[in-house]
Amino acid sequence: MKTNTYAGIPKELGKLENAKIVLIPVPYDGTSTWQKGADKGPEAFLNASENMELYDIETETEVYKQGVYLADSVTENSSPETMVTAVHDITKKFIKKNKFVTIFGGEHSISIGTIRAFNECYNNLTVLQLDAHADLRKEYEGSSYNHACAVYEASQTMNLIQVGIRSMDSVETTVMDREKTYFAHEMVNDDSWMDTSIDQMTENVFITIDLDVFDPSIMPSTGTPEPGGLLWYETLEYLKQVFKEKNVVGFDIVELCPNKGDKSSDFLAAKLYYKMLSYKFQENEIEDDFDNHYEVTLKNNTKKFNEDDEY
Ligand SMILES: [Mn+2]
Repeated sequence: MKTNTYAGIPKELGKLENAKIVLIPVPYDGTSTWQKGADKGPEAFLNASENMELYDIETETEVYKQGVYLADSVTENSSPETMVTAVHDITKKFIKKNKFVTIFGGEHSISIGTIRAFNECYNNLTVLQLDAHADLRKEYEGSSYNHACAVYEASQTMNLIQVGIRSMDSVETTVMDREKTYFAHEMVNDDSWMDTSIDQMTENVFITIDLDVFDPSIMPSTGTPEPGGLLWYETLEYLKQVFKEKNVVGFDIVELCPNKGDKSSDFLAAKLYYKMLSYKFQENEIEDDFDNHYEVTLKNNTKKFNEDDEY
């Protein structure tokens, strides 16, 4: 199925051995409750990426020169649980190859696998979730691998920070850490949430972005659009700050549910992904020789695995 490189970059820069960045598409839509279509998300995202300028004006960089390997899509979907295991295994495999690993969904249940993999590889992990929904149910419709349960495990075993939340069930209030939850209706009146939430993060941060965190006026193509979401520049300002102050170890972007009449959402997703890479690698100089080794800024031995370990 895979014929092209990510964003049409030169083949050399798309080879695993030349790439610091790995992109794993997960076209999974097994548990979504209302609008189906998140399985078409990666394809729409990749199409939009191919039509995007690769020079980032703000950072004055061309981050694709760090090399981006487009991995085979994870297509395991015989059950939510086996899908999560497959996502976990492949994510962990690439982390252990010292790549900066990114994942594009698919619905939010895929993040159960990505978050678990990063948590097994990095000490004291913070999970920063940008989402309209709390996703804190322990179980939903008979499964703990439902999109409504995406960050329950993170809430129990990691430092979870939730931003942009504006829809949840009362049962989730019993799981939620109110101090680390930033509701959209509060954020709109007080921008101190940016600094306060960053102060609550540990050094190592994994970011999971559910695209429904954005306002439907700029991101209509998502499974469950909710009014009152984040806008483009405030989101970028926040993410830029997180990348600057913390060691972002990887990220996933989920819930793009493409709509024939709306191409702008696909482009928003493509640009968001590229912006995040640009912020991550902003300080890295590109060397003449390909340097495939992505080095995390290690502070206090934050990686749990040996560099030479084979997974
Ligand atoms: Mn979600």
